[in-house]
Amino acid sequence: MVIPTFNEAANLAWVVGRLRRAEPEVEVLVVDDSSPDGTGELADELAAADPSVHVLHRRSKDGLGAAYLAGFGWALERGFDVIGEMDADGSHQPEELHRLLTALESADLVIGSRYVPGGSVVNWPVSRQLLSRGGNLYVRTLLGIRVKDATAGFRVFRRSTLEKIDLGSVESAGYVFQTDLVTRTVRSGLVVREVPIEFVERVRGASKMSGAVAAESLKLVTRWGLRERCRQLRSSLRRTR
Ligand SMILES: Nc1nc2c(ncn2[C@@H]2O[C@H](COP(=O)(O)OP(=O)(O)O)[C@@H](O)[C@H]2O)c(=O)[nH]1
Ligand SMILES: [Mg+2]
Repeated sequence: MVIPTFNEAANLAWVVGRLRRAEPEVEVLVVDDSSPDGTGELADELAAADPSVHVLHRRSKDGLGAAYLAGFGWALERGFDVIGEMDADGSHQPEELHRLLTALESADLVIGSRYVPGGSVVNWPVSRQLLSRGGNLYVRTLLGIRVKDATAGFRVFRRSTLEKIDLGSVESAGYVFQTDLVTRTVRSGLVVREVPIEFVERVRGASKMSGAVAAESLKLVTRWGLRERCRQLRSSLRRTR
């Protein structure tokens, strides 16, 4: 499981400990972007005490997408067959990971989903719920993918999926990376399954969601949607000629 961190000193040991207890077979990679609050040093301490915990230190905070690309590269190089993602703040519960892993037996990507029956969100303000619901509606409408929670960050991929979706051409720097990857997976003809999860808003530390992150999402989803519509239009024009 790849866990990206920026200023998660209050959460990291708690989440990694829960993950190690819930899934002792799973290796953990913390990808820290030189957090000023000492998260990187804390991660090093966890790694020194447990050979199943690893750390990737990045020089600067270039966004969630960039951190995940670095983490996936690390895991692919080392031959892992299943590579996953989860937040460091406790929103994604390690105790639910086994359900994602089981579903991966008949899928290429499994998403822990807030918006399928049985899924839920605990303690999000209405503004954040609207942003997430609205974002997902926009994604479904513009990109035409049927996934209910395309922006979710609790996921497991088969290695073969990450090899097929051309990670080298991914440009999304921020949270829109999540939408980018699920869209690539669907368009590659691979099977995406959603399993319900309970998403719990963080109780410690601050969210890194920002106006710039939301703006990048809006810009790129709009661009991909228009590009896809143009492609469909061109191919239907060719057919009618
Ligand atoms: N390495 C890295 N991690 C990040 C960055 N932005 C967010 N994160 C991590 O991504 C996860 C989700 O971020 P969070 O702030 O909880 O976003 P929210 O749940 O959407 O409010 C957390 O573990 C963050 O520490 C970043 O730029 N770099
Ligand atoms: Mg969070």
